[in-house]
Order: sequence, then C-alpha cells, then structure tokens
Amino acid sequence: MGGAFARFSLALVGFVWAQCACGPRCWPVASPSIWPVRVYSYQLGSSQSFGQDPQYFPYNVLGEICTSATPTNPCADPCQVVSLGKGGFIALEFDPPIADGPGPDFTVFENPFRYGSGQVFDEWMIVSVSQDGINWVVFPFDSITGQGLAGRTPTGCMGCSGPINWQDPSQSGGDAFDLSVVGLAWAKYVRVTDATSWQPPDRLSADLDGIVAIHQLSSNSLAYQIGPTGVTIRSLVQPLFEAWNLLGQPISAEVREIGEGTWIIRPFGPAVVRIYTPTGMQQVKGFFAPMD
Ligand SMILES: [Ca+2]
Ligand SMILES: [Ca+2]
Repeated sequence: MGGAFARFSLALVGFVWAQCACGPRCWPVASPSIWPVRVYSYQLGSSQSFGQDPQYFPYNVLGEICTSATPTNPCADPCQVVSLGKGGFIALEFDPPIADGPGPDFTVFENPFRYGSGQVFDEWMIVSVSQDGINWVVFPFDSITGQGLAGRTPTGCMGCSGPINWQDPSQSGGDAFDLSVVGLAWAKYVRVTDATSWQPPDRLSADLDGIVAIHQLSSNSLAYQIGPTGVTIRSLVQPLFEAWNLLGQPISAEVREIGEGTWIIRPFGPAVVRIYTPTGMQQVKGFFAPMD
C-alpha cells in the first residue's frame, strides 16, 4: 500500500510540474500571506492570450511581484504576468483579509512603463473589492482620464537599489487603493477588470502582475467562546463566517444574535469555523451538537 501511495504521489508531483513551467512559483502561497492565496474567479477575454496557458496561469498572479521590472523596463515574463484580454477579469483571495489601516491598504501591479519625455504607456483596470465574494464595491474612477483605475503607475522606482518593499507604495510603484474610499473595514477579495476599451486601439488588454496587501486583519484576534452547540462571539455587526467539516468540505451553519452585540454561529458535528468581523478574524475547531 505504501508503494502504491508513493507511486501515486510521484505521479501527482509529475503532473503538477508538467502543468507548471514557473519553478518555485508553482507551489501555492500558504496563508497567512501578504500575497493572494488563490484565484477566486476569473474570465479572460480573447484579444490577447499572453501568460494564459495553464503552465503559467494562475501561478503568474499569485506570489511576489516581478522583481526584474523597473519603471522604464516592464515585466514581460509569462511566469509573472497574464493578459486579461478585452473585458476580462481576475478576482484574487487574501488570507487574512485586507484591512482598512492608515492610508493605502493594497497595491495593484500591471506592467506600464515610462517612455519619451515623461509619457507612460498604461493599460487600465477597474478595481472592485468584496467581503463575501458575492457583493462587490467598485472603486470610483474617471473613464476619460483614467483616474481611480489601476494599470497606470509603473512598477518600482527610479534610481532605487536593493530589494523593494512591496508594501511601501513610494518605492514599489503600482496603483495603491484605500478601503476607506469605498467605506469597507476589510475585504477578502480584490477583482481587476480590463478597461482598455476606453483607451487608444493599440492597447490590446491590461496585464496583471500581482496584488499585495499592505494592511490585513490580524488572525486569532477575536473574543470568542466554543460552546456545546456553537461558537459565541462579540461583534457590533453580524459576523461573516465559513464552515467546513474535517474533510474540508463546506457545510452549512446558522448565525443568530443572542444578545446585544453577542452572536452564536452554529454548525453541526465536527467543524472548522472561520469567523470575520470588522476587527479581526478567528479560526476555531470544535464538535457541535445538533441545533435545538
Ligand atoms: Ca486605508
Ligand atoms: Ca506576477
């Protein structure tokens, strides 16, 4: 049986490597991370297919930004950027979620570049955020000037040396966004949507390099109590949650306010529950009796 398992494992590893041509980027980013942990949803347009092959995507949008990029020399590595295609979109998931801290909270990197006398070749993207992956809030923008869109600011900074702190927009470049602009305390998902149809016809589509979180909810920071029928938690607003059985399969659960600012989340049976409130997130495991 051990031999069979080993053969299966080797076959699996071979399959993963055959599918991915991007070296260390082929392994998923583990949470907690400042980088997105997975592609939540996507739909790529047809005008341009750079980096869309399964050996490159989604590896090219997860993990660190293209380190060879400078403001005058954009990244053109299919292991690092993917073309969205006209009207295409990609939504990325962050764990822990991005939080609204002082100033910008996340930065989106396309591969625009400087040329001539101060001009920038840019390709625009609309940026939206969501807490539950269902309801999205769009950052305000001007489709004439491009203000408020991503894909406008080159990666890196002029005359910089040494490794870039990707969480400092003054040296990382890219387009930084502040959750307070759209009135959200936190967001688990960021979606970028190609908006080059508003630009000159030589723009085929925007290319996503990656997104970095600057502020995030702290893990394991909530006041909670595990009881026989559920998890009790203090929160001024109804907490969001996800629940899985011990095989990692999503299961249903209910959330109910049992006193002012006190909520109970009730799954059934052995469960892992991850809870999000405006002030933090918490993951707990417990065995919960049937609801009465
Ligand atoms: Ca902020
Ligand atoms: Ca990238």
